[in-house]
Amino acid sequence: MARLSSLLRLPTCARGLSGGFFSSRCPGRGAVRAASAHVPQTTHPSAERPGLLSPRAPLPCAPYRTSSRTTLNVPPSAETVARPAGICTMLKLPFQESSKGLDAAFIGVPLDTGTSNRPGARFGPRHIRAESAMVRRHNASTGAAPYHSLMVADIGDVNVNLYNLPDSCQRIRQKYKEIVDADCIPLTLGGDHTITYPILQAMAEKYGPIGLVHVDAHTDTGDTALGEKIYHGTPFRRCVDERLLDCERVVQIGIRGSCYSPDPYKYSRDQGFRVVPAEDCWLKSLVPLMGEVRKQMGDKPVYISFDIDGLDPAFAPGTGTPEIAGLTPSQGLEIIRGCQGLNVVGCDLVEVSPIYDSSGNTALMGANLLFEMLCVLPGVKML
Ligand SMILES: [Mn+2]
Repeated sequence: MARLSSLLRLPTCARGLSGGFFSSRCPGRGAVRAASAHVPQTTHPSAERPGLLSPRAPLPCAPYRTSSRTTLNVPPSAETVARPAGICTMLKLPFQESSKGLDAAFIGVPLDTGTSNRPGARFGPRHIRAESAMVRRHNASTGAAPYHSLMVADIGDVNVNLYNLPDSCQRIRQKYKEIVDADCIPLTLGGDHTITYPILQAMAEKYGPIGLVHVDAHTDTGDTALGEKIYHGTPFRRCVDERLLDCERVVQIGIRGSCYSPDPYKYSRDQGFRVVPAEDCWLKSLVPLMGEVRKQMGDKPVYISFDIDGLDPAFAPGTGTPEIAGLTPSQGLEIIRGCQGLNVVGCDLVEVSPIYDSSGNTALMGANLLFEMLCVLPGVKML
C-alpha cells in the first residue's frame, strides 16, 4: 500500500495521531512533528490577568478514533482540532492498513496513465483528501449520520504501476477483492476512469453481474484507442465484454459533447443501458428520474461511478476531458441522494485533476460527493 502524505512518507502511528499530535497532555513519540511548533514556556504579563490573552485550559484529546458513546470511528470536530492539523486522511478519519473490521473504507487509486487528454488525476486522491477537511459529520439536508452506524476509515492508496496499465488493473482488482471479501464497501478516490473496470471485476466476482448508476459526460464505452483496449474511454465496454454488468440495470446520466459517429449512444442502448443525455437534465430536478432509477435497480447490488466531468466545468474545471453544459452540483446531489435505499455495494469519484483546479473547488466537490455517497450506504442511520 502506498502511504498517505506523511512527513518524508514515514509511517503514521495511532499514538502520534490520537494523542501526541492533538493533545498537549500526552505528547508521546509522535511529538517529533509537533516539536517544530513548540513554544518555550515564559511568563507573559497578560497571563496574570483575565481576558482574551489569559492562559487556556488544554484542549481535550480529539475524539479521533472513537466517540464517547460508541466504538465507531468519528472524525474530530473543528471545535477542538484545527482543520489543517493532522495527517491528511479522507474526512480526517483514522488511517488503517487493511479493510478488516470496517463497514466502509475510503481508498485512493492514484492512476492517470489511462487519460486521453489532460493528465493529473494521479494527484486526485491527495487533493480530495486535503479538501475533505471542510466536510463535517452529519448531513443536515438528509439527516444521515454515517458515523452513528458504520465503522469507516481511510485505508490509503493502491500502489499502482504508473508505467503499465494492465498491471495496474491487476493490482487494483486484487486489492478490491480483499476489500469485498472482508464485507467492506469501498468508496474510491480516483484516479482516471480506467480504474472502474478492475474494481467492477472484483465486485462482480463477489456479487455477480451488477447494476450501475454512472454519472459522466461520456459513456466510456469505446472499444480501442491507439490500438489499446484499456484506457479511460473503454471501461464499461470491457465490463460488458466480461459480463460484469447487469445491463438492464445500468443508467448513464449527463452524457454530452461532440462525437465521431452520428449515433454515439447506440452501443450503450443496444446493451440495454438507459442513457440520459445532459440536455434531458437541463433546468430540471432529477428527483423524478431517480424515482425511475430506483425502480430499475430494485434491491439487487448497485455500484455508483461518478466521473466529475459529469458536472459542468464551470463548477468542476479540474478534470481531464471537460465538456460544456453539464450537470449542476445540486443535480449531482439529487442523483446520489436518489440512491438512498438501494443496495449500494461500492462507489467511486474519478477524474479529479488538481493541476487544472486552481481554486481547489473540483477536489472540494469530489470530497463532498464522496461524503454524500457514504451517507446513502445501506445501514446508515437517519437522525
Ligand atoms: Mn468517465
